[in-house]
Amino acid sequence: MSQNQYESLNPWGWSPVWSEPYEEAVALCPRGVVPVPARVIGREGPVHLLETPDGPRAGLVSGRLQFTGTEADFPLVGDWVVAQLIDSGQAVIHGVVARKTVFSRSVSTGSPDGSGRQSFLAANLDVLGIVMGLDGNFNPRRAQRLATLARHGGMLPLWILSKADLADSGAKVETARTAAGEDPLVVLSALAGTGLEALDSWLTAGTAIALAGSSGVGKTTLVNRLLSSSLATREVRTLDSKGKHTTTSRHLYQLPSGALLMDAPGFRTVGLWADADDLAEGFSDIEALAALCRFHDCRHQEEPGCAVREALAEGSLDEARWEGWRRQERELHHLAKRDNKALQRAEKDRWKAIHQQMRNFNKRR
Ligand SMILES: Nc1nc2c(ncn2[C@@H]2O[C@H](COP(=O)(O)OP(=O)(O)OP(=O)(O)O)[C@@H](O)[C@H]2O)c(=O)[nH]1
Ligand SMILES: [Mg+2]
Ligand SMILES: [Zn+2]
Repeated sequence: MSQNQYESLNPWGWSPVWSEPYEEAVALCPRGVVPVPARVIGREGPVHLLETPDGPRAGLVSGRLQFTGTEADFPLVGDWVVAQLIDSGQAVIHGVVARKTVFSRSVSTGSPDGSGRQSFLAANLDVLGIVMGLDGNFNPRRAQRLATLARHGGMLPLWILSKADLADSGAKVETARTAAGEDPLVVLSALAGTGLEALDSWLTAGTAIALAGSSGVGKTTLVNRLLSSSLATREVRTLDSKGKHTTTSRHLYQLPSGALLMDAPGFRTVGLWADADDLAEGFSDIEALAALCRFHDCRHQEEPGCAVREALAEGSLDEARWEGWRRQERELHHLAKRDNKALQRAEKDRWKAIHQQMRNFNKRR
């Protein structure tokens, strides 16, 4: 097969690095299928909007994938898939190519123990643009949580402070900078068109970036600016700066620079789906301090020789940043404990089933 036969997909991010994982996914598909790679750039109900070597197509998941796959196997916006072009002008999706990154969060299962399940949002994005309004929406702790999700999924977190045209945003910008630690941060107004050039170095050809953040923070307004287009946006309630979920689906757009930008509906709760390492990476300042504590298992509460408490007392560690770390740490600790319990339960059930089978087997003999 020629290396360049899928050249028409280059503007959608196809490159030689995808050849091998694509061929691996093809190998798992049923025989008789004539496969092509395609990228999922949007989704409307069961219909996936695909970019294929033959141009855009509407894609449906094959019956086999539908019935044998788990949630993690279903195509997400951003995924490369193995598609079969059919005569009706549509396409059938037979499999998903192994992802480089995945954007997911935890959503409640509604069970009383408060457990969550991993809910998948998008795949193969390089950068997660965490959009936060410099109005009543301003909430750095929420942005820190999104940054943890980004790191867990292998994306770079980029803080985007929007609505910089509003009065009195200066103090909020400083608060956000402290909260962001070493994460990059840009300040802009999509409405006034100021500060947008700070995004240029992130919007290079081949880079895929998603915009995440609550409803009404101005994600679509920013997409429109960058695309010079007019997707639907809507006023937020002035009292609490809440939006009304104007955008209802995820969609990947091509920017003039060659970058791919994903607009998405805002979501209210940022359920953590991550582990301790993701947190440590985002709070390397606190990790470095903790390493200096006298006790290696210091909880940074009343212990003598606690470097974290010392730094807080002398003001070299910001109180709010510390609080952000502490809350996430506690939550991840619970998450890990609960997962362990769930694992133990599953293991017990598995052995119970095996023993039952053995008993039945012995009875039959
Ligand atoms: N003052 C000001 N208002 C803005 C700015 N950007 C967006 N807005 C306004 O904020 C409101 C919501 O903007 P949207 O772009 O629809 O927000 P969104 O994040 O896409 O919201 P959802 O699609 O609901 O998730 C609109 O009334 C915009 O005009 C800005 O830079 N400054
Ligand atoms: Mg929107
Ligand atoms: Zn300590």
